[in-house]
Order: sequence, then structure tokens, then C-alpha cells
Amino acid sequence: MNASFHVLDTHTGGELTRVLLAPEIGLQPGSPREQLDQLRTRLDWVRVALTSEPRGTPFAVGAVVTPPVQSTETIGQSSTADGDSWNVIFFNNVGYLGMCGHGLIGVVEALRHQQRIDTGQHVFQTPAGRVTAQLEPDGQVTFTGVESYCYQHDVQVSLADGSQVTGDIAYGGNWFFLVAHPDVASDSIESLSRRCQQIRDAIDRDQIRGEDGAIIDHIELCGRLQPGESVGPHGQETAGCHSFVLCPGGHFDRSPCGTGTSAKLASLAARGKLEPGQTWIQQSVTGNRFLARYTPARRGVFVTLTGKAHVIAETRQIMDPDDPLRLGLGS
Ligand code: PYC
Repeated sequence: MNASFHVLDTHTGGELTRVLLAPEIGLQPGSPREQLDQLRTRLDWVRVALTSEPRGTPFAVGAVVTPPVQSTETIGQSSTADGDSWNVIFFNNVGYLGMCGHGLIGVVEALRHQQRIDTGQHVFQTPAGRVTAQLEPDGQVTFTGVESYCYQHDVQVSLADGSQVTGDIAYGGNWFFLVAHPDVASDSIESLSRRCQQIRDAIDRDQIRGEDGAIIDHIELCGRLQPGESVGPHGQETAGCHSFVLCPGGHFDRSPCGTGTSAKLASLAARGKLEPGQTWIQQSVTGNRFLARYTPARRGVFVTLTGKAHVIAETRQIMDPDDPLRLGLGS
């Protein structure tokens, strides 16, 4: 176990991303899937320590980043070749994520802050696939994620209180159950969280799954934008929704959730409710917005999404061998 390693914290619309470099924790180079395997089997203590008390928080998403093989120097204007790509593995308080949109924006901002990348395009490999990100001079990040698709429409679920909900099962880098909920903007966080938890319990009870038996670990409620909120970046009337996403570990995403936005656009596209290239506003309960659009793909869509992260802390995490709680309470 490394005695100490460096962590850079960012937030995207209030959602935390803790960014660390693979070599500092002894993660060997490899494909994202090989590295995911190493993290699960040999280095899971890093995830546990950074997402539990006293050093961490269950609200954090972590990102373990491996620099491109060619160079660890600043990558300039246009590093679009896959040889220059960064590997990123995302984790949370209960496990590992295929992709994470707010986290990817946080990683780009962290690498910019450390002067490891410059403005321009950069390529990231994640366990879910290849993602390209464009860093603008004002810090805005626009990325195109993995292919997103709607797997099943109008799936009926009976909740424990006897009520019924109908939702779409869609993939956006993670698996989502998407339910219309007109009052997202006015309901309390407690009530939205309870609703999502009831849906998740019912899905688990009925073993409703994504493709190939994939667990649907994110629940997304989508409601109406409020008057005045549907004004797009150029002052034009723009389609969109207020969304609330319950994450696998039980906390809600403070950001509009990048993979959740991608799943939403896949669902809208499959229903013919949004045109390719049309701008979509996805707004979280913190008021933070992602602007998204899609291009059609073989099976579903490629979603391109813009957001911004900020660096909030830089720490050296110390693993004192004499500290019985160095790996977190309960470990
Ligand atoms: O932004 O994709 C996302 C995400 C997933 C879980 C938390 N945020």
C-alpha cells in the first residue's frame, strides 16, 4: 500500500469528483477493463478509503486516471489519436461505474489545472468505451460519450405502495430506468429520493434488467422545466427537462448526470421526440445545466454534452500504518 498519494477534488454542478493518478496508487498500465480488474481485486481499498469517513464521503465519485503512454508532458492542441488517450476508471461508494459524465468533466478540469492538458480535443478510454472531450479556453468541456440506446420502452412496474410507474430502460454508459415525474422541480429531495428508492426496490424485486442481465443501478425522474428555464444559450426557446437521478449508493446526483442525460436523449430519439442536432437542456435540482444534442448511431445515438467543473481542493492522502481507520470506518 502506498503511504501517500495526491488527490484533486473538483465539482460539476455540486457533484464531487476525486481525481487521482494511477501510478501513484500502484495501478499498472493496461486496458480500462484490465485496470478495472486490478482495482477490484488488489486496490479496492483506495475506493473504500476515498468514499468513506473519516477521509472521504459517500457522495464522491472517484476517477483513477492513467496518462497516455507516449508522454506525461502537456498534451497540446489536438491529441485525438488513440495512442494519446487517457484511461479513466470511475468509482463510487458501492463499486465501479462504466462511465461518468460529470466525472469526465471533472477529470478534464483537474488535468487542465495541473497543466497536463491544454485546450483542444482529448481522448479518454473508459470501461464503457471511448469518449472524446473538447476543452474550451473558458473551461467549458464538451464531450461525446459512448453509444447510448433505449433498450425497452414503457416497462410497467408495481411499487410496494400499490401504485404503478411506467419507464424506459436505457443505456448511456450506465443503466437507467427513466420515469416521467412532472413535479421534479417542486418536490422535496426527500420525496424524490423516496420515489426513486421505491422504484429501485420494485425493479430489484421483479428482477427487471438491462441487456444481458445488466443491473439497472440508476433511477432517473424527468419533469418539466419551469417558465423561463427553457431559454437556451443563444436566447432561443429550447427543449429540456428537470431531472433527478438516484445513484447506486443511494445519494442523488447534484449534477444533471452525464450518462443519465445520454440515456434520456437515447430514449427521446427512439421515440422520435427530439431531432438530431437539436439542443436539449438537462437541469439538476441544484440548478446546474448540461446542454446536450445527439447524432444517430448504428444502434442508438452518440450524445454530445457540455458542462463545466471547478477545482476545489488539492490534498495528499496519508495512509498511516498506525491508524486503524486509515481505510475508513467499517472497513
Ligand atoms: O454524470 O454520468 C454521470 C454520473 C453518474 C453517476 C453520478 N454522475
